[in-house]
Amino acid sequence: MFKKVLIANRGEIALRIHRACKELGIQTVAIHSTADANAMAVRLADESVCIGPPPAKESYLNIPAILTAAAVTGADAIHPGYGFLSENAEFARMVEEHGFTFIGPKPEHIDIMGDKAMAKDTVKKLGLPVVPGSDGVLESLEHGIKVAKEIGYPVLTKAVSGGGGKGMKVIRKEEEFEEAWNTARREAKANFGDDSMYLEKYLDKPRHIEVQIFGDGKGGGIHLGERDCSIQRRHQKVVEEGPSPVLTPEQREYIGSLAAGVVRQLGYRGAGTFEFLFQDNEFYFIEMNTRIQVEHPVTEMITGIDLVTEQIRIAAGEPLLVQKDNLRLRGHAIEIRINAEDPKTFMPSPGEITQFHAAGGLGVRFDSAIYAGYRIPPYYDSMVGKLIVHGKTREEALRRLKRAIHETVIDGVKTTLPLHAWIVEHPDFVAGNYTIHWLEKQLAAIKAQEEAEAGEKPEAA
Ligand code: MV4
Repeated sequence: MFKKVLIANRGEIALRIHRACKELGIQTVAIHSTADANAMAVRLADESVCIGPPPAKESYLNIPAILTAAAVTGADAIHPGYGFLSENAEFARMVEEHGFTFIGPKPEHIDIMGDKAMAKDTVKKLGLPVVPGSDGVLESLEHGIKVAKEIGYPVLTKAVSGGGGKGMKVIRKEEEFEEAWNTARREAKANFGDDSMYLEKYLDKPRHIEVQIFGDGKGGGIHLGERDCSIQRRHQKVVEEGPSPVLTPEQREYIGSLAAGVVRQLGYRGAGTFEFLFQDNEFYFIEMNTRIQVEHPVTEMITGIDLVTEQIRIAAGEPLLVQKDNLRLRGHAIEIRINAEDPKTFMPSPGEITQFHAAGGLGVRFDSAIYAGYRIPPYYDSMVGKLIVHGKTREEALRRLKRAIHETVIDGVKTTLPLHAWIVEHPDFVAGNYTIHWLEKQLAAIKAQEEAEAGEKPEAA
């Protein structure tokens, strides 16, 4: 096992990794930008190194600075967390070339899954259902029009280097194709420096269901059930739950064992997630994430397995602790992501947290790195914490979530807690009746309603 791990991240995940290390008897090194000198992970880590100024490019994405920090502190391994360098194959290679262990997948697998067309082709050959579409990259506009005719409108353009919906354009008929195609390519070029595109049948009302997997890198692999992450806004997840309220045990086992099969055939190492769209009782693979995810606690609550500890153990060459015969999915878990944002406009609300109280009690977990007196810096994403609840049933988890939301106190900044309090009371959410479009449709309806009311009484303050 490692003696010292460098945590190449910030915020709640840096603290989460620190906690896993401590429980394994591992020393920790926190790296931080000048804006994060007072971060909780920096305070708790055994050592810390300031690696640069606030902009991520000069600190959390600064590979030479991070490798230097690992060298001077004598770390054995580097955990990248999520975001930042976590899915950068070049970083993973450089970590290994400099004699450290990368706590994550093999660089070749990060590369494959980073190319969305190659990822799709790879998992399709290994047995996963995929969305009907072009076989790989489109050669030209004419090729695109031909493929669209074959699969049938509506179709969706996707960027090979895509992410966050950039380069995605829904095309509903052939006359729209050329203009949408050009816009999509320009967007992809501007965002990723790569305008290679592929095409898929557009699914109009899917859920986002993702399967958590682990591989030992030697042909062993297992799935840990799914998370339903359909409640999202602008490609940012807002609520995640597991198991999905709409899957049968048979559907879970069907997609889970196919995903685990891909892991074993690839010789995949570490934690990963297969993302699917789920519509009309069919699964369609869209992407694979080769990192630990924000919503991993949902799976931890229903499996009782510490996923970050497992990542570290696998990276150290130890066998998978979790095996199919010792894995039981128990009860139901729901996570809400609390952002320091205005709950109506979603404008970031950085600043000092004056009062803080985390909800507690049976089946309640609050993963966060904030404390009273902490100043949320304006440079990074606005997630300040995750409230996760577990119950024997979805109903129990939901009751627990409602009471835990009302126990939570985060003062001094605006947070999205009022939005969460509203979502968990909504009959559609209570019924589990939602798709990836649900939240944005609700927010648009509320906005329209408010504008109509404002129009009726223009003199009101
Ligand atoms: C789709 C889709 C509908 N049909 N693919 C969004 C980002 C990328 N991860 C894949 N995405 C989608 N792919 C087909 N063929 C709809 C989306 C999509 C979406 C997917 C998951 C979660 C939220 C989403 C929000 C809008 C669109």
